[in-house]
Amino acid sequence: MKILLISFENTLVCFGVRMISAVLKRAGYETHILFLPREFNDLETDSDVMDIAQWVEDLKPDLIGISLMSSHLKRVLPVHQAIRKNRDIPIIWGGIHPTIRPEECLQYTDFVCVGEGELPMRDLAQALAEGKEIGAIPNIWSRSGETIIKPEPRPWMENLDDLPYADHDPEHHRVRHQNRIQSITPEIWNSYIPGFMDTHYVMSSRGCPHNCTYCCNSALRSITCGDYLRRRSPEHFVGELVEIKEKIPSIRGFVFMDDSFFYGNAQWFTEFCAAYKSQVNLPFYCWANPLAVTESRIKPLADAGMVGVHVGLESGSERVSGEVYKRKVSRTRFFECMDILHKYRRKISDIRVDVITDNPYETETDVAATAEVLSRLKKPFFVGIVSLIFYPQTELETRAVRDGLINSDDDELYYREFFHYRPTLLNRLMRATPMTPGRLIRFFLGVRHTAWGRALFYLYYFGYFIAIRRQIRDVRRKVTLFLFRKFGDRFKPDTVLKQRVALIDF
Ligand code: B12
Ligand code: SF4
Repeated sequence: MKILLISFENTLVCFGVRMISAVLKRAGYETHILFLPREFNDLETDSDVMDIAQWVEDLKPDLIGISLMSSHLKRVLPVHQAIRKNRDIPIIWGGIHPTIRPEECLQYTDFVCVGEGELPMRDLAQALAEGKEIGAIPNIWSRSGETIIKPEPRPWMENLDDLPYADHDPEHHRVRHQNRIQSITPEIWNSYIPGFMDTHYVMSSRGCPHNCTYCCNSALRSITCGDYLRRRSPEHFVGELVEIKEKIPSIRGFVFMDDSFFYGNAQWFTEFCAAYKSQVNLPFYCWANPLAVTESRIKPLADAGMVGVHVGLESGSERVSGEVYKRKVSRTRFFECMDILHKYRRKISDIRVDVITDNPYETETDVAATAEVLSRLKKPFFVGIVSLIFYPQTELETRAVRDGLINSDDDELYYREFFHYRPTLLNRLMRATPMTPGRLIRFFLGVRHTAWGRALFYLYYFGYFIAIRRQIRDVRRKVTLFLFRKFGDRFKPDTVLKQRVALIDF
C-alpha cells in the first residue's frame, strides 16, 4: 500500500507528518511526503492546484493524509477537492485543526484523526488494506450518512521512546518550490527557515504542565486520558540528533521546539547535557516558560551549547497575565528569569521575548505596562510581537464567545496572520524597545496622550527606526549572508548560527 502525506505548513519542519510516516514505514508501508509551504498562507492559484492534483494522480497513492493547522483550511479545500475530482482515494485529515474542530472537517473529508495520529493512521492503513471495519479505530472519526462516528479515544501515548525517529529520509519527500514539485536540497530547506538557516527542528517532549488560556494546550489536554506531559529518554532524543547530523551533514545547529523543554527532572538534564556535548556538540536554541528558568537549568545547558532562548512575557500587566491568560509569571519572576539569562550572555547570545497584543480584554494601560517592562530589560534582546487570535476550544476563546466578543463560527482564524499586529502607537513602541534606550521609551510612554508627544514618537519611529535603522540592517544582512555563502566552512558553527539569528528582525 502506498500512502501519501501532505503538509501545508510554511516550513519543512512538519513533525506530525514525519512521525506518522516513520511509523507507517516501520509497519511496512511505502510512504511519500509532499510539502506545500507558502509564505503567509497565500492561496494556491488554479494552475498550482491542478499541478498538485496531477502530481498526486501520477503517484497513485492508495491513501492520503493531510495535515493542517487552522490557518491552512482555506488552502487545503481546493487542493483536496481537485485531488478528489481526479480519483476516489480515501483521504484523512489530521493535525491541530481537525483535532479541535472534527465535525467541521468531516463536512469535507472521509476521515478525521482527533489527537495523536501515529497508531490510528497505522491501524487505518491496515484496515483499508484488509478491507476491515473502520468505524471502531480509536481517534478516527468518520461519517455514516448524517451520523458522525466517534470511537473512544486512545489515551495519550505513554512511552515516546517506543516511537521511531521522525522520517528525515528525503528519498520520497518532495516540496513544491518555485512553482515546481521537486526534491529537497539543503538550499531549499534553508530558504524556508529564514534566520535559523542550517538548523534542524526537533522535539524531546509532548505536552506542557501549564494551561495558558490562549494556547492549544488548554484545549488538547482534556481530549483524552493519561499523562499529557511526556518526554523521551536522553538516549532516544540524542540518538535522533546524531542520526540527523549524519544524514544532513550541512546542518550547523538545532532548534528544540518543545512546549516545555525546561521541565523534567535534574537527572534527565544531566544525562542529556553529557550525551549532547559528547555526541552532537552543535549550538542549539529553545523555548522556555520564565517559571522554569533557574540557574541550575541554564548553566549546564549553556555549557552544552545553548545559544538562544525564547521566553514568553505575553503581557507586562499582572492583571492580564494572571486573570486573562492564567499565567503564574509575576513581573518579579520575569525580571529574575531575564537576569539569569543575561548572566550567561556570553554563551546565550540570543534572548527573545514574546508578547501578545491586540487583545480586547487588555486596556491601553495594560499594553503600556508591557512596553514599560520591555523598556526595563537589559539589552540586547529581541522582541516577537504577535496579535492575539482566538483559537477554537481554547479557554480564552470560550470566554470571548460567552462575552459576545466573537462568534463561535468566527472565521478570522482562517485568514489572519498572527505576526500582523495592528499599527498602533503602543505596538510600534514595543517593537522599538530592543533598539531604543529604556528611558526614551518611558519618556514616549509618559507623553503618548499629547499631540506633540505622539508626533515626536512617530518622527523617531519612521525617521530613525524604520528608515535609517532598516537600511543599516539590510546592508548588514546582505554582507553577512554573502560572507557565509562564500566562506561559510571557515567559521565555527556557533559563530554562523549566532550571526544568522541576529539577522532576524520581527
Ligand atoms: C512546533 C510547532 C510549530 C513549528 C513546526 C510545526 C509543525 N507542524 O511541526 C513551526 C515553528 C514551523 C510552527 C509554525 C506555526 N505555528 Co506552530 N506549533 C508548534 C507546536 C509548539 C508543536 C507542534 C508539534 O509539532 N507537535 C508534535 C507533533 C508530533 O504533533 P502534531 O503536529 O500535533 O501532530 C500529531 C497530531 O496532530 C496528528 N497529526 C498531525 N498531522 C496529521 C496528519 C494526519 C493525516 C493524521 C492522521 C494525523 C496527524 O498526529 C501527529 C503525531 O501524533 C504547537 C503547539 C502544540 N503543542 O501542538 C504549535 C501550534 C501547532 N502552532 C500554531 C500556530 C498558530 C503556528 C503558526 C500559524 C504561527 C504563525 N502565524 O506563524 C505557524 C504556521 C505558519 C504556517 N503558515 O504554516 C498553533 C496552531 C493553532 C491552530 N488552531 O491552528 C499551535 C497549536 C500553538 C498554539 N497557538 O496554541 N509551529
Ligand atoms: S507555557 Fe507556553 S506551551 Fe505551555 S500552556 Fe502556556 S503558552 Fe502553551
